[in-house]
Parts: sequence; structure tokens; C-alpha cells
Amino acid sequence: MMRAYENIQFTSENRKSPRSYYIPGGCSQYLLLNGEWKFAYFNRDIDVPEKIKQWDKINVPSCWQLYGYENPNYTNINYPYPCDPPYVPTDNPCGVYEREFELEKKWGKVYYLFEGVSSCAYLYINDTYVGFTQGSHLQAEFDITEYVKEGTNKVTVKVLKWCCGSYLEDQDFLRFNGIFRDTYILQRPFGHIEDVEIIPNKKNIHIVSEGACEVSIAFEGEVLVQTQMENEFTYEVENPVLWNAEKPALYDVVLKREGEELKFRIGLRTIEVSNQYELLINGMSVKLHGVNHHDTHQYNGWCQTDEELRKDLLLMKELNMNCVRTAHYPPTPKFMEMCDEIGLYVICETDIETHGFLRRLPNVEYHFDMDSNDWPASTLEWQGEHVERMERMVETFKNYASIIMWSTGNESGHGVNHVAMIRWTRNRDNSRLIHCEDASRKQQIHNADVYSRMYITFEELEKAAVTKDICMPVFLCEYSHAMGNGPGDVYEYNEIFDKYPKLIGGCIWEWTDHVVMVDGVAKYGGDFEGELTNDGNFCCDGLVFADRSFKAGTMEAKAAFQPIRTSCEDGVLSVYNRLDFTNLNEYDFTYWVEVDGVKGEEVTLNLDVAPHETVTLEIPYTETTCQYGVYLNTRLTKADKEYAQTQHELSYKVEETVSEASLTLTEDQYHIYASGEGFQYVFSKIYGGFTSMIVDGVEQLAGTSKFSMFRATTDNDAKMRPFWANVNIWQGENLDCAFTKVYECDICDDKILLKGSLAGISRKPVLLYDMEIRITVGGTVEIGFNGKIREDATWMPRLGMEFTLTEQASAFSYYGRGPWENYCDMSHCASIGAYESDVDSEYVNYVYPQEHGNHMNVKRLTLGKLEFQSEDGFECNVSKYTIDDLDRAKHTDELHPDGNVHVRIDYKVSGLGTASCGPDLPEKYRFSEKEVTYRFKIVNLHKE
Ligand code: IPT
Repeated sequence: MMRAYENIQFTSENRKSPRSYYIPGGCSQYLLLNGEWKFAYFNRDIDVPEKIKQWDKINVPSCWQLYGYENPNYTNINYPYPCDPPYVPTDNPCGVYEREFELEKKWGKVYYLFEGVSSCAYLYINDTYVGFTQGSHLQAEFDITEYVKEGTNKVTVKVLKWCCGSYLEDQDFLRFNGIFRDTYILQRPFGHIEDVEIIPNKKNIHIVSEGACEVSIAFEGEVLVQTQMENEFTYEVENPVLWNAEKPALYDVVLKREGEELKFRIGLRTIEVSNQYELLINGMSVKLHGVNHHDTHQYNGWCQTDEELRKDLLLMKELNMNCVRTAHYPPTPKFMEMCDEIGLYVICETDIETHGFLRRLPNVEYHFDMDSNDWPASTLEWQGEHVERMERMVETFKNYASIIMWSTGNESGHGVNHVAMIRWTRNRDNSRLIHCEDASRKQQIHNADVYSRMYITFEELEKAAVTKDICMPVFLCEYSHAMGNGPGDVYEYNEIFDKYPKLIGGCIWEWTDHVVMVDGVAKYGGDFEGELTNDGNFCCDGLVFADRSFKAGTMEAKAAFQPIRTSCEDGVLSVYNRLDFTNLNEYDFTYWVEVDGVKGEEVTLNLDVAPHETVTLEIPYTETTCQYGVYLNTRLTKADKEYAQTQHELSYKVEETVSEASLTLTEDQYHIYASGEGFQYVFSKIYGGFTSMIVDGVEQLAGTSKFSMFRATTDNDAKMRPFWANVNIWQGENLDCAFTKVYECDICDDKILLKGSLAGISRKPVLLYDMEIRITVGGTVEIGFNGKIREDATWMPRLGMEFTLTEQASAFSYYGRGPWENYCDMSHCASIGAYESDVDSEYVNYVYPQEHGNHMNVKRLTLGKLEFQSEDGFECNVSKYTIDDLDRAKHTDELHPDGNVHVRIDYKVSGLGTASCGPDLPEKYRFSEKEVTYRFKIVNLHKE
């Protein structure tokens, strides 16, 4: 028996036609109904009684799952119910909301508005049914004039967990329900303006609104024109100040009728595609440095306050972003007002995703099988709702300058219904581009205005850039999947975008982690009782953490997007201005030289460099002799905020060091002993590592040093994990359960010569190695390593020596790349220099604990009374946690520091990539060498 909300032909009742967003002023009244409401929850909608006797209380806006009514559920692609459209589960939970509101006087027209309610709502005023709406993230307005009275009124809203529209809202997020955005009443004069459309270009502001009204246009407080208009009015702006994301100039347009005022802030700009398929904003070629934004909050689910949204957008600007895609539904209109004002280009996406159709049949590979014709996108009965969702978005948001593309939704296959949506949009608004990734995937690229792809490789991107088959801008609606430690490729993607005119940039997936905080621990899919299907921590893929704090990946994106690129050759520094509308003279440019990490004098300049131009500077520097290196550093700042930093190595001569004579070693059956002034070391002949290093009477080691090749796998390592770890009885090298074997260990010419191997459980050794250790009379340990990795072995997470030091080593200093953690494909966020740190600062609070804290290009690491040194540099890692502990934990409260300091002195660590959703790690970032030679020294710092 079909229920009313399962009827795809009945998706609204008495809902007003969509109109441009405004909150009317003047004589009109705005009554925000946010706050405490009465609430009653029912497991089945059929149990809701005529009269509800027992009420709880709930805050509006909110998600009821976060108030103890059901648990959250995270599912990405799978529908959380059978895929049997338009039917939803028979037991359909229902939340009933009720509150009173006062109308001081009954006059004019009265409207009720929802900005977001999931999944659908039945509205009642004073116990009389008003209407019905679905489309969770779209505005819904009802005329309630006939239903209200002067004085106290009652509003009741019945919200269902599911309706047929839920099939169109299969976005990859925590599934929530309730009135989750503002809801309010407007009281307006009879004969008020309905809709307003303001179409600007570079010169004109063209206003369309039915009937007569008074219009005024002002700029920065100065009134430019004030007049009466009838239906349409065009104003030619003298010396127009154009809007762009860098300089978001806005004109104030006010329309008045019947004592009511409607205010709009309008940006003048044009959007075009050049004959080279560049994206032109006001005629200037622009690259989109974007990110995908979901509304998400670690305590409040889908509810973000205006302040929180503003903070997100301001952080994006700080990170040099200029673009946001509203994935995968429209935001509250206030978000768009903020984008206009703060300056961000927007890809505005409507509330459609039907990804779950991929999984409607068992054993069918991941593909969009559109030929089956049973996807909503290709089923005609769903066409009305597709077009309507597009229409509701376009009509609501049409006046925002920030919106440069309309998007038909996400991952829904591609069918006639998309074509109908696109046709409608083209007819309605031809000033913006139309985005439909589904069209590009289906190779019907000309249905949309941009060729849009997600998660393609560098090679595929370059191919799209050069092929003559794609005659439109190429855009990555999703790339650089920012899950966990990463993204490891964002800089390189941007280098490629910059290289080809046709590549207009893209949006990183995604802005922030989606989690639910429970007792201080971030929870994700599978953590909640009653989840019938879940996708684990795949929702924790943000470029910033859920509390909006930054990680190294955040800084890497900032570097990828930064306003300058520099290069340095023969003492000449070139600075290229990547901005599109801003001269670099609006910033301070500073450079300085660092010798062995010691900062030279800073020179701050005001560089007059027009957008897309380069300037060259002679850097005064004469080659010096030093120990670690010489670097030229630059920084770009504005009002105390840093927007860019770059670094270039300068030439230098290395100080000669005199090698000390060798110490005479002694041995017994299992050990080799080395002692001198202020030090005593013990080396195990059977384990092949140091078991004790006493300096000035203090033991430095808390365990035996050893070689290892494993790292606590990152989210992006997930595909490699079966090949590295002991997770499968046939696939892996089992590096996480590795055994060291020493075949030979002798003293020869005062040196320890050792032959050994490393093997995963059940496996043939993966590594055979020779080690030569010389200890000098002063106690310096010189370690030389030559290893061969089994030819048929896959590429490895890392290779290096692990030391377990006592707690005194918790605070340390180093000369290398920092302070942010860095990996071979995520290193632009960190520069080489002298740093101080400690184990607590090295820890990175990834929702799912994993490998973190690597530093590359390290020439000195000083902890406790030991100093690790290498002229060639090594990669190091200092942690409170063992690799094993980090690898086992699934949540942050499952980590157990053992009180020791775990130090890795690595020959190499593989890059991070973004393979959790993106392409495999490119070969050049994999540690896949089969023969390795490396050396380092351990100097003891005993008091002279
Ligand atoms: C793709 C989706 O568009 C996005 O919503 C999100 O799921 C993201 O990537 C992964 O986090 S889905 C992917 C399976 C291609």
C-alpha cells in the first residue's frame, strides 16, 4: 500500500513557488522560530496519535539523532534501506515538533519558511493542515495567512525520517533528521514584491520584478540612483567596481513597495570561457583553488550556525582558497551571502545524489549501469522532482555573484532527467556555467559546460588538458581526497592546473571530518548501535579536523594555492604573482638567508607585480662554509597573516670534520662492549642492535635498536595494507609481525661486522643486510648499512632503524624539514631549518590513529644525550607510541603510550598519496628500491 510520502508525483502540497532569497525589512516582520520546541518521537509514523499527551523538549534547529532519538548512522553509497523506489521502510520514524508564536496584529500576508528539514515535513497551523514539502536542503515556503490569528498561534510540524525523496539524497554523510536549519515566519504587506532577479554584467545592473516599486542603488554608502521602476530597470554604472573573489565589491540594491524593503547585495562580474577554454572572470583567466563543503559539526551534525559557517569561509580564505562547491546540496542562503561578501567562487549543487543505485544488485561491480534504465535519472516518473530541485535552487540563489556554476547534483548516473534539468537551467539563466560530473562520466560531455571529473590521475588530467576531443574547461569537482594523513598530491595537481589553460582547477575532497564527539572521542560509522549498514571512518576525510584545527595536509593545500611561486638561480630570485586581480604590492614580501638554521637579516619589500606577472630580485649572498646547509626563505604576509612561504637551497661548502680514531671493542658470547670517557655501550650480537647506551651514567635506551620496514598504515595506505601487513594468509609480507635474524656478527679491525635479515611471519626474508659499525674513542657510533630487498617484494612503507629511548628524550631538537610533519609528496608545507619539538607536539590527532610525524631532510636530531647525524640526511620520526600501538588503535582513546620515546632514523619513507579514494600512489613516491645503502652517526653528548 503506497503511503502519500512514497508518491513521487506528490512531493509538495501548497508550497509556494520558489523565489529569490531575502529577509524583508521595512514594515515587514521576521519571526525566527529557532529555540526550544515541544517534541515527540515515534518509531513508526502510524503510531502518531491524534492528540499527543507526552512531550519532550528539543532545540530547533537540530538533528534528532543527537538528542537521543535513535543513533547516528554513517553510510556512503549503500542506501540504509532496501533499494525499492519509491518505497521506504514500513516502520518510518516520525518526529513531531510543536510550539507557539505570537502575532501582535493580524495584517497583510503571513508565510512559514523552512530552510532545511529532513526528510519531509507536514505543516499544521492551529491544528489545521497547511501543506507538505520534501527536498531536505531546499527552501520551502507556505502561505499561512488564512490559518493564523491575532495573538497566540500554534505551529506543528510532522517530520518523517524517510520519504521517496530520500532516494535522491543518498549523499556520503552521517544520516540525520529533523528541522536542521532556521525556520521562521514572515509577515508582509498585501501586494508585496514576490520575486526579484538582478542580472549584472560588467557595466549594468538589470533588475526584474513584477509590478511597480521604488528602487535605489548605492555603492559604499553613496546613493547612485533612486527611482521608480515598473517590471524592469537597467542601470548603467559609471566607473563600475567589479566583483571577484579577491576583491568582492558589492552594490546595494534596495526595492521598496507598500512600506516593505528588500535589500540585495549585488556583484558586477562576467563569467566566460575563452577560445582556449579558460575560465574567464571579468575577462581574466582564473584557476579555481577550491574545496568541497558539507555542513557538519562535531556536536551538532548538520547544524552549523551562521558564525560557524562564516568561520569556515574565512579559514578557506586564510588557506588561499578561492572556491567552494556546496557538496552535495544547496547551503543556507546566508552561506551564499557570505561567499559574496568574503569572496569565493561557488559551484552551487542541488540536493540530488542517487549513488546507492550502484549497490541495488548483489555481485555487481561498481559502475553506473545506466542502460538498465531504472536509475531515477533515467526514469521519467522522477523527472518532475529532478527539474524541480534544480529550479528551487536556481530561483533561490540566482542573485549571488559568487555562484559561477550550477550543478545538477552528485553521482547519480546520467539520464534524460539530467538533460531536462540542464535544459531548464540553460533557458532560465545563461550567465553561469552548468556543471554535471555525471555527464562527463557518461561521456556525454556536451550536455554540460565544463568537463568535470573526480579522482583522476595526473596522467589522465594531462591527457584531458591536451586532447582535442574535449573542447571545454576541465574541472576536478573532487580531487586530493584529504582522508587522514595527507593529501599527498595537492601541490602537484595544482602545478598541472597552472601548466594548461584548459585546466581550470578543482575542489579538494573535502573541507572537514564528519564525526560525532562522544566523551571526547571522535566516533564514526560502525560506532553506533543499530547501524544496519555503515562505511566506517570514510566520513573522516577532511582537510581540517572536525574542530577546524589544521593538519600538515591543510598547510600543504595552502602552499599549493599560495599567491606566489618563486624560483632561484645563480642568486636571482623570481617571484611570480598567481593572483588574478591583485598586485603583490598589497602584501609584504620578505626574504632572508639561513645558514645552518641561523637566520640572517630579513629584508621586507613592497613588490609591484601585476597579476600573472613575474619580478626578479638579486639576492646578495656569497658562498659560505657550514655544517648543514644554506637556504633562502621567503614569505608573503598581509596584516600579520602569512599567505605564502617558499624556500630555495643556496650553494655552500661543507665544513671538514676530522674523524676520530676507532675504539677497541671487547666481547663475550652474546655481547660487544664499548666504553670510554662518559659512555658505555652494549651491542647484542644475537639481536643485531644496541641494548644499552649509557652516557654520563644515564641509560639512554629503553629497548633494543632494530631495523624495520612497517608503518602504522594510513587511511591512504588501505589498499596496500594487505600486501604489507599480516591481514591475509596469502597476500602480505607481514611486515607488522617481522623477525630479525643475525647470521653473523664479529669484530674485525675494531669494527662490528654483521649480516642479518628481516622477515615477516611465515615469509622468506624480505631484507638481507650487512651492517658495519665503528665506534670512535669519543663514543661516536658510525653505522653503515647495505641492504637488499627481495626482488619480487612489493614497494615498502619505509626502511630504517628504530630506537627506543627513555622518557628523557621527549623534548628534542633537529635540523631538517619542519615544523609540520612531511613526506616526499607532502613537503611544501614544511621548510628546512632548526626546530625544537617534543613528543606531544609531534602527535597528530587523526580520528583513526595512523602513521604521522615524519620529518625529511634531517641532518641532526638531538634527544637526551644522543645526537643522530648524517651528511646526506635521513627521515626521522619521534613518537610516544610504538608503530604497533598506533596500528592497532581504531579511535584515539585506544592508544597506550608506554612511557618511552620511539625514534625512527629512516633511509626512506614512502609518500602518502590519496589512494583512500583517489589514484594509487605514483611510482616516484613509492619506496621501491631493491638495494639500499645508507649511513648515519650517533654522537654522544657527554659533558666534556
Ligand atoms: C565521492 C563522492 O562524490 C563524495 O561524496 C565522497 O563520497 C567522496 O567521493 C569520498 O569520500 S564517492 C567515491 C566512491 C568516488
